[in-house]
Amino acid sequence: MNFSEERNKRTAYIESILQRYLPPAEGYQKIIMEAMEYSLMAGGKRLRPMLMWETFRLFGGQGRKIEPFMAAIEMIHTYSLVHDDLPAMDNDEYRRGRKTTHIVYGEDMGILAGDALLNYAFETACSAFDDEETDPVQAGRALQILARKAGIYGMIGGQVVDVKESGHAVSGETLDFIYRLKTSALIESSMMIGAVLAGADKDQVSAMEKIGEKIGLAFQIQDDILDVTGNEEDLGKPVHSDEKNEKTTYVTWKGLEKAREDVARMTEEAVKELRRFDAPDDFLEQLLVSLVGRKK
Ligand code: GRG
Repeated sequence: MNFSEERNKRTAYIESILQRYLPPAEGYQKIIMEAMEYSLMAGGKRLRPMLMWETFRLFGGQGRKIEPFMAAIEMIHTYSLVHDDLPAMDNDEYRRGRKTTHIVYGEDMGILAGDALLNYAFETACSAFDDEETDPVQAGRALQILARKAGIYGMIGGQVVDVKESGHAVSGETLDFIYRLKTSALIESSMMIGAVLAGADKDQVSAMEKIGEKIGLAFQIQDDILDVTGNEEDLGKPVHSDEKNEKTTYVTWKGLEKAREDVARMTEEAVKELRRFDAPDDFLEQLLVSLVGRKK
């Protein structure tokens, strides 16, 4: 398999889904649809819907019933980036290689575009109930996972502690809490929802949650590493933003070398867990491994 060719194909497939689920830009509120499209279609790795799709395939899922959830997870992820870039949070002007949403549309529309993407994500996921192919119990379970992992016991909870603990040193335990919620939770939910909609059982869904947690931690530590060692051109966003925001990160806590070792170790552990399942091909494994040395 040519991994990068396969990855490009999947990225194009995901972008076609996003485009299809975006609301048409019309009506008096047209500007909000434009701001939603601006942020959602700005590129990005599309990692979360890709993980969802691959986990769906891992458990023998077929057909298109997963698509509204793939769109929904990327909308939620994008809203979190739009809000994270706002002046009240990280106050960043560039993301995914272009001006941030609030710079282009103003702070008011930046806030509303984030809100709109979050709400529209749930409207989109709920459209699964209109699809005759989808088991409504599975769709309900998937929605429950999405809501929980994006909320105060997931991504928002992690962001709250991250914001409150900026500007001073934090313990390793607090950092671990932030990373598990802020970053791992959405990745866990991607894999869990893929499994649920493919008809996986409880133990299988919980195995995906554990793999997602490890991948999320490795992904966040790599993000910390890139903030120190990466460049703006590759990343499409400013570097040294953790230093600017006086954040304790895994790199400031453990040092660069240990951080690199731990990204590789956590990824290896996740891949080992994954090998217990009979994958249709090795794309998912290669995807996880590719995240270790990623430059963006
Ligand atoms: C504002 C509620 C709220 C939450 C914000 C996700 C987040 C919490 C903030 C974004 C900044 C950040 C460093 C988040 C950690 C997760 C992470 C590394 C996000 C970047 O994800 P990528 O690299 O982005 O997948 P692309 O652009 O490729 O989609």
